[in-house]
Amino acid sequence: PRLLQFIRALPKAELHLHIEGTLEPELMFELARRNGIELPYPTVEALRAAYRFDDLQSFLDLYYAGAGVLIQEADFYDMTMAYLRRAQRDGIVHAEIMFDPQTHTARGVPMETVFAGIGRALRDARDTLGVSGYLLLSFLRHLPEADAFSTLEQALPLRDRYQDIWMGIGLDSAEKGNPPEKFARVFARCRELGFRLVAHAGEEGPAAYVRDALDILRVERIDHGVRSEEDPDLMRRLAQEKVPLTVCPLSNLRLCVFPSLEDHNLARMLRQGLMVTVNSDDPAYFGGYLADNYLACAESLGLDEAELATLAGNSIRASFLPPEQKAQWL
Ligand code: ES4
Ligand code: ZN
Repeated sequence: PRLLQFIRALPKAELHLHIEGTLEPELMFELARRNGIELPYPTVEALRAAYRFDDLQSFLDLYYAGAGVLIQEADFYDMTMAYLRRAQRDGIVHAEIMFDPQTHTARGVPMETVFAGIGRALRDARDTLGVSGYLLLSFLRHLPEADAFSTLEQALPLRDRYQDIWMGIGLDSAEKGNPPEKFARVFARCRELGFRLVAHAGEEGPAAYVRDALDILRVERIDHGVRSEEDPDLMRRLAQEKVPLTVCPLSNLRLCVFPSLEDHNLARMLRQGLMVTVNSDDPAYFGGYLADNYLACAESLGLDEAELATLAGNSIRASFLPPEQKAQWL
């Protein structure tokens, strides 16, 4: 497949990836056995067969249950290292990885364990694979803002130890009914602390959530943002201000945000001059890693090689890498 080779050869950054969403069924079963946990599916095949989703919530239910096999530092390390090896194969030179500490601390897993496992994998990958990585700590928006504040408080003592990788803060989970303003105070605090800020918006929620993520949370990038198209004024602003959108085509397809990939608005937004990037979101659940997402879009939306190169370049430009490291890949 010539086009797949072309895509893999483009230096790319992955900017929208949930590390818990990279846990493949095979590794999930291995970790379950290692930790003496019984999974509600008899086999890898039966588990994979359950990956048919109607919407975001039906996915999140399985995703949080799957994360329950992550107990020890080595579990977080193995999951992260498996993703980074896979990322290298796809030509990813830099990954900005979200994680959901609340999913783990709520089960009694210490914050230190989560940071230590993911952090050690990021450092090993930098040294042995030549893939750089940053961490974005994401708050779960279905929980109260007070829980986000206490999560931040638990993580801050680790900031010095992970200064080279913990760059920012994100906001994920169930969007509808959990608007950006619910997290205005904790995001203001994170901004004072010097973190880079991102938030999911306009995936299932309305265009107004994209605007409010920019104006109230003051995020630098929007995760998804595909429903921005419903508001022409917002679209003009996104183009004007070059706000990066981290779009996840195969995720949108699997979660029924679009009925088919041919109906996806990625190419339309790109051709309108928006700062669009392609990402994999939760690749173990959505049937494709980063190069698969690029390839599926090329085939379904008729993206040519120049457009694929623009998308790859956008991913580097929209990353939180320092300018001199971006220049190395542009
Ligand atoms: C997510 Cl696709 C998506 N949307 C919102 N929150 C998430 N967490 C993991 N994947
Ligand atoms: Zn996401």
